[in-house]
Amino acid sequence: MEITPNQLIDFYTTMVRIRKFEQKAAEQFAAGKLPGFVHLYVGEEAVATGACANLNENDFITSTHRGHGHLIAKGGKLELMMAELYGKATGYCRGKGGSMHIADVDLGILGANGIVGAGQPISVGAAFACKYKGTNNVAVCFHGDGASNRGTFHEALNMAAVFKCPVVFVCENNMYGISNYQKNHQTVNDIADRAASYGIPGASVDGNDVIAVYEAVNAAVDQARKGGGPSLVECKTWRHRGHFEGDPATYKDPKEQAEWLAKDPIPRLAKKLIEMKAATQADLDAIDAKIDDEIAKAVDFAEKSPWPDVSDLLTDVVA
Ligand SMILES: Cc1ncc(C[n+]2csc(CCOP(=O)(O)OP(=O)(O)O)c2C)c(N)n1
Ligand SMILES: [Mg+2]
Repeated sequence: MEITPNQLIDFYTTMVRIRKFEQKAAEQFAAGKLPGFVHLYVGEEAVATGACANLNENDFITSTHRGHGHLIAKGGKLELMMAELYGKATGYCRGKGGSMHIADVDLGILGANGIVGAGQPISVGAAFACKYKGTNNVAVCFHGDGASNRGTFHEALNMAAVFKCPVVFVCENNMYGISNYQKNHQTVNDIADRAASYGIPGASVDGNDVIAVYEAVNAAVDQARKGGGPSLVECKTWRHRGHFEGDPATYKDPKEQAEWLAKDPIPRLAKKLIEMKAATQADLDAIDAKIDDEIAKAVDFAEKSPWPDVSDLLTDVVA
């Protein structure tokens, strides 16, 4: 499979869009402008970008508490996302959901989710519907290493395998579930090995290499579209920041953190683009500037938007 230079530039652009959105969210959170919790995706951009590059608007994703990258890679609107983080009436959930509840059903984004592992069965339901309706669409389920210990993981993979549902489980192994190092919360080294229990393919890839992620998910999506059923793709990666904003992450080994920072997926792809003469540094700088402008517009939209009205307190709320 040949990846074109233009595709690589798209990958770069998406990763920078996610990175800059997250950096702005960190800044605004520290400034006291975001009332809710935020879990940032800095360092993990290659996973969402490489995976979603295989999807179209009619395909589905389920996301997590660390969802901004998934939403952006699937086409989520920066203005509506930022306004939601601000708690404004113009946000995706009219300011009532915050970071962990953003969804855009028209784009196949079935929601971020504050419940670890909750997206796993939802993705199987979406994939089952695709199969039942005879579309050739697929679902991608993003979930963490920690989430691969949940009962929902076992149930979802088993059911998807039995019914040959077109779903790809993309496990973002960022080596931690909150402060709990992966080696302390599970006995497998490669989470992809767990696929064998369900009789489905499992692959483990460098999650900081957007091309490796794209290729592994491409094979899995291709199999799913052809009726071959689900797969598990484990992407080994690293979150640069704390579990949530405000977590000083003192549990991380500074040496290991430095090693992973050196494997940052964005400079890695930039270097490759320049080496293969697909872009000059000036081209990349222009992309960065364009994204800065997009983020500034999203912040401006959020800041200028109204708060939800008190009369809306109980609308769109299920109790
Ligand atoms: C069912 C459930 N149990 C526990 C929690 C608390 N919790 C929030 S995030 C998290 C860790 C998740 O780790 P992982 O799946 O690896 O995702 P990461 O945060 O590393 O992206 C936990 C235990 C929760 N939100 N939901
Ligand atoms: Mg994790």
